Amino acid sequence: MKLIENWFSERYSDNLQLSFRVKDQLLSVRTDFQRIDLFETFDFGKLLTIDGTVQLTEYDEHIYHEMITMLPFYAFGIKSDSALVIGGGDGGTATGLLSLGFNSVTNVEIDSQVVEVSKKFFPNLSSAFKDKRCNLIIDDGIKYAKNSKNKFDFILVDSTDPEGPAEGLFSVEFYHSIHDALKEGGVAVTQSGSPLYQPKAIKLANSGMKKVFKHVYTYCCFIPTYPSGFWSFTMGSDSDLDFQKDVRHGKYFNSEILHGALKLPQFVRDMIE
Ligand code: AG3
Repeated sequence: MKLIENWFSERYSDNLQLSFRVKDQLLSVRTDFQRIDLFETFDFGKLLTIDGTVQLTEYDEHIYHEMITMLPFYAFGIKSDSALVIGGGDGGTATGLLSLGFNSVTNVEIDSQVVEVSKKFFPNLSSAFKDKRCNLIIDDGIKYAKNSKNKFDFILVDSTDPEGPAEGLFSVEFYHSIHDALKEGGVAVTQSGSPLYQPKAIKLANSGMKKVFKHVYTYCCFIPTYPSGFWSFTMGSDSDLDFQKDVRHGKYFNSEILHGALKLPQFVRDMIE
């Protein structure tokens, strides 16, 4: 008997896709905001997708979560007092912040179902949501940032691609809101997409943040399950870089990546200058 092969593919264009052979589909839900699917893959562990785009796999989520939390933390010497995560409903970013020693993490996620799926299927990744130091708020992050009376040392925008609901998270208006929600010298970071396949994300993040912050830096890393595997983040602050010497390493991040990730290929520099 010939076994049936099942595959999940993320379509990048009419001519390009990334496919994972899957053992099983564990879940598929349509929420008020989006469609969430979960697969058990052969090579990458569990795979979570939103509207058909890969959000995380068990195999490589650590790269994204270390790079969004640890790099800005050690590049600016951010005070580990209070952080705000916008998006990030899987909890990976909040959990990373707690392990860096943050005393308080506010996580504003628009879709409660992402949180529920993550609690059930990714208990370690989402462990922050069971921690007293983490305050989970189910709300629109754009509205929350605009109206927030609290001020934070570190704001992290852990969003999906700049299409549909997440588009507003790449707007100048939103960057003004997060700037105003930072304490003096605080730092904001956003995921800014694949420089190769998503020039829109990195350009919007750079041009928008430069209108609002004195210092803006893009940095890159490898995330094999995201479009092109080559990924970027963009961070802004009114203080300048203050590289820390005493740096804890992760599985991907270390003191060399802290400096090296900020060194950009020429085509990326051309895109953001
Ligand atoms: N959020 C960024 C995912 C963007 C991926 N884009 C894509 N596959 N087209 C990651 C969520 C992890 N907390």
